[in-house]
Amino acid sequence: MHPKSSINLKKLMKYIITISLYLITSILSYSDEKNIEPGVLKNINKPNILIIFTDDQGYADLGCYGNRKNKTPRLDQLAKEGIKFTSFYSQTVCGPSRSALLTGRQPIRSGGWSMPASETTFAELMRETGYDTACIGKWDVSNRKAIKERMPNAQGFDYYFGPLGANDDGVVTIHENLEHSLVTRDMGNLIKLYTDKSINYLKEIRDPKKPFLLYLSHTMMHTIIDASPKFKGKSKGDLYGDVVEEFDFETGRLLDAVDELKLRNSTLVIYTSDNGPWNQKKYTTKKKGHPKGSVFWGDSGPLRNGKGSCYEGGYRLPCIIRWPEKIKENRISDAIFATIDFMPTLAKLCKFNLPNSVHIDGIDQTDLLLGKKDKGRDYFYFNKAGVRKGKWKYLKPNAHFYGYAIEDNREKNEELYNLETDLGENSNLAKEFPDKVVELKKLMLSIENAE
Ligand SMILES: [Ca+2]
Repeated sequence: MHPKSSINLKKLMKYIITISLYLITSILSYSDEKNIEPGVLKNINKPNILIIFTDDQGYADLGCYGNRKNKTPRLDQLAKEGIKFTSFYSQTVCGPSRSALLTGRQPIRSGGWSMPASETTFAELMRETGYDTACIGKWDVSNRKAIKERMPNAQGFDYYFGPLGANDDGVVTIHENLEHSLVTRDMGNLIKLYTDKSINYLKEIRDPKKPFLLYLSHTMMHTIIDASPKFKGKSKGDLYGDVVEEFDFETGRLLDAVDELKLRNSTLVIYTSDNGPWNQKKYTTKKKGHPKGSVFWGDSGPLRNGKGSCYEGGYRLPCIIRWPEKIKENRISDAIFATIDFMPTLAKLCKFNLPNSVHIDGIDQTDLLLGKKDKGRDYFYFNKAGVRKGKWKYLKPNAHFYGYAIEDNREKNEELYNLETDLGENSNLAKEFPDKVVELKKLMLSIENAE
C-alpha cells in the first residue's frame, strides 16, 4: 500500500469513528429536545396521541367514577394505569366542545358548530411537524354540512371517516375523507364501526414511520342511542347502560390493538366526554325514538343538572390519561384541567409551536401530567355564564342555559358556590361573600374581553 493511501485510510477511519461517536451521543441524549435535529431524528421521542372522545357521557357513568350499575372493567383498568381527573371540564354542548378541544380556544372565540376554516387545530400543527393524523367519528364543527374547507381533511387530518353532525333522528350520513361513504340507521353498530375503522387506521392506513394522532369521536352516547345484539338487555343500567358497556368493551378492543402493535408505551391515551348527560325531564320525557320506558340518558352523580347547563353536571366530566412509564399509575387528581388545555399541552409534548396570532385559552399541563406538580388551572370559564377560581364558582344572573336545561325555579340572581363543601351547588353564598363575587365577575369579564 502506498504510504499516502495509508495516511488517508487512517484519516478516514478517524473521521468515521468521530461521526459514529457523534451519532451515538445524539441518539443517547434524544430525550433532551435541544439535541433533536431536523431530519432523521426529528420524530424520535414524540408520543403517539390517541384521543377517545364520547358524546353526552356523564360524570358518573363509569364504575371508576362511582357508577354501581354499569360494568366498565376496561376503563376502570385504564384509570388504574394512568391518572383519573375529578375536576376536568369540557364544554356544555357538542359543537362548542369540539371547537374548544381542537383549538385550545373557548367557543366564544373558536366558533363552536360554526368553527371557521381560519381556526388552527392541533391536528394541523401536528401534521405539519411530522405526524400522521386521523379523525374517526363525529366532527360537528362545520355546521353539519359538507363544506370542504371546514371538514377534517382541511383542518389537519390526513384521514377522516365519520358523520359531520349528530344522530338526533337516528340516522347518520358518513363521509370517508371528502366523499359520501354510507348512510346508516343502525345506531347499535356505530361504536363497533368506529372502533373497527380506528384499528384499521392503526394497522393499515397510517404511515408507521411517523408518530400518529388518532382523534376518535364517538357518536354514542348521543341520542338516538342503541347497542348491538351482543350487549342489548345485558347491563343493569337499562339501554343506556348497555351502550356504556359496549363502549367499554370496544375501547378495550382498541387498546388491545395498540398493545398488539407494540405501541402501548409510545402512546398517550386520553379518554373524556364532550359534555354532560342529556338527563333533564324537559328532554327525556319528550324525546321520541327509543323503546318505551327505556333509560337513554347518563348520570351526573353528585353534580347538578346536565348537558346544556352551566352547573357542574353540564361541564365536569370523566377524564383518564395514560402514558406508561411517563405518567405515574393509579393517580387521582382534583386539579382543574380542561379540554382547552390539550392544545398547549400537546404543543409541549409533541413539539410544535402554538399559533401566535390568536388568543389561546388553554394552558400547558405537562408538569401536572408528569407529576412534577399537583396544581392545574387557576380558573375555568363557563361559556357566557361564569367562572370557577379555586374552590369558588360564580354564575351571572343571565347565565346561559340551553332550553332543555333551564331550571324554571332558578331566580336570575348572581350565584356563588363553594365547590369544596358544596359540589352539588345547592347553597348560594353570593350575599355572604360580596368581595368574592366582585373578584370573579372581574375575572369573567377579562376572559370574555381577551383578544
Ligand atoms: Ca354532545
